[in-house]
Amino acid sequence: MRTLGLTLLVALFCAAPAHALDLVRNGDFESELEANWRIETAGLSTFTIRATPFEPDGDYEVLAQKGTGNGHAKIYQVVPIPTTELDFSIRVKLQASATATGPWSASGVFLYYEDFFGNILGTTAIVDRTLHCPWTESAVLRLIDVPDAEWHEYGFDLAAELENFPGLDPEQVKQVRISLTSLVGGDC
Ligand SMILES: [Ca+2]
Repeated sequence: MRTLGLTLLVALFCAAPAHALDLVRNGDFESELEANWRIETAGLSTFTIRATPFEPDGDYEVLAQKGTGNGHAKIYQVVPIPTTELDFSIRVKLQASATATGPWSASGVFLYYEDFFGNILGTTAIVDRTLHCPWTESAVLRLIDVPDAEWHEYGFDLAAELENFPGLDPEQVKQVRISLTSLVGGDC
């Protein structure tokens, strides 16, 4: 049995419409990962690696990978936002696989919309997930499934995205926690 979550990304968070403003620090991973990103792992076979060859260009990417066995590999950053009038875009390659009936895995980019105190008001997740992944959409969770395990660019207008959460007051959203996560569940 082999279960694998593989994630690579370049993140960019730009203010609109005037000047492009990178709110994500070290969002292109051109500096050492530890400078601006927090790394969290649980379980065996976890990797968080910054390197250039994951995508064949001259730039850096990051790999967050979780192999066989329950647990996760995650990098994340809390981004204070001055306004919800922002364009979010990300270039990412997400892969998840599980070969048996019980275990599951998922790889995703999670955007947690938080108030000033860090309480989560809503979550958007761009994901690749296997059949038995237990996540379901709700009033506070929106799932965007990727079409395949290739590099793609995803983006949306944050203010418009927040309208998908019926109970969420956009005025309360003061920060976005961006997390790149690969995880394995179900005791594989
Ligand atoms: Ca590269």
